[in-house]
Amino acid sequence: MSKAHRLLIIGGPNVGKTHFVGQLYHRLATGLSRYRTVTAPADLTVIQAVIDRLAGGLAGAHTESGLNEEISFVVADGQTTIELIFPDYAGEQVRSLVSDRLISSRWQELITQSDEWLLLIRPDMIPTLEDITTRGLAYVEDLQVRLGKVQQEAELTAPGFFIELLQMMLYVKGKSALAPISEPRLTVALSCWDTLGLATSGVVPAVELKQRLPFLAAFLETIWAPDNWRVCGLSSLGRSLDATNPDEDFVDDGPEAAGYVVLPSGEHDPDLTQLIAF
Ligand SMILES: Nc1nc2c(ncn2[C@@H]2O[C@H](COP(=O)(O)OP(=O)(O)OP(=O)(O)O)[C@@H](O)[C@H]2O)c(=O)[nH]1
Ligand SMILES: [Mg+2]
Repeated sequence: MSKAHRLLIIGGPNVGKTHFVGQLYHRLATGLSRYRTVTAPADLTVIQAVIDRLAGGLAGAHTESGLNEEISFVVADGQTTIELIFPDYAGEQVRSLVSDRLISSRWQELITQSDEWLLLIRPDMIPTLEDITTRGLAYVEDLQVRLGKVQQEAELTAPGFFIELLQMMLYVKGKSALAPISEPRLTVALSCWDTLGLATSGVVPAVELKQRLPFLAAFLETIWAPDNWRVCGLSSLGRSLDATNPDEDFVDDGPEAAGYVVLPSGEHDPDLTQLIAF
């Protein structure tokens, strides 16, 4: 009998959600995946818009923050059926979940009904803020420089934000941190991997997470059961595209040839659906 999963895909603004869903769907539509689409998204406008831009060698547009639609579709291979849900296409709601400490009834449903979570984190956009968890002890001269650019308000640092978000989601799902968490299973995807200037093979995403967000890595190691969470890298495009100057090489090869997932082993795999199934 085939297993059915419901995968919730979340990420803050500008982490690459739209390009990921566009490229993922394009791979499915062009038959370059072991999955077939069982139920297509109800509205293909956003997906088609980004695929069209990519086919012209251009970056897609930022999703308007008023656009709160949800994208969902169902894929299957011989053994597994997966319902993929991308809520809040503009990414802002994820920020406000944490800042307002409020979960809407729709988010509550999405969290409680999903058994897998895919969290996109974009490392090149994470500012290095002075914090005892990101830096060790400082010398007086260092401190003077650092205090000049200290945060104005008690806003959360990036690792603090992700930990708070996951704790809220686990609370809503009724999960206690006293026992290692095995459901939901969690994939952390470090997005725009190509911008990190790393070697093309052998860089282990979990090691990158530990270096860039040690506080978050330690939190995940402590509360999730080891076999039920993983860290991958994601480069939906394989390179940066411009919004006005087309990249001719990208056009010649086609968007379906671009992009890869970095598996937990460090191996690069062009099959973007590796991210949706453990
Ligand atoms: N270098 C590189 N850039 C990428 C990649 N994926 C997306 N981008 C760029 O990252 C930016 C954000 O991508 P989006 O897909 O629009 O991100 P989003 O999470 O949907 O953003 P919002 O809709 O604003 O929340 C765009 O400028 C993309 O061109 C990638 O794999 N590599
Ligand atoms: Mg978007």
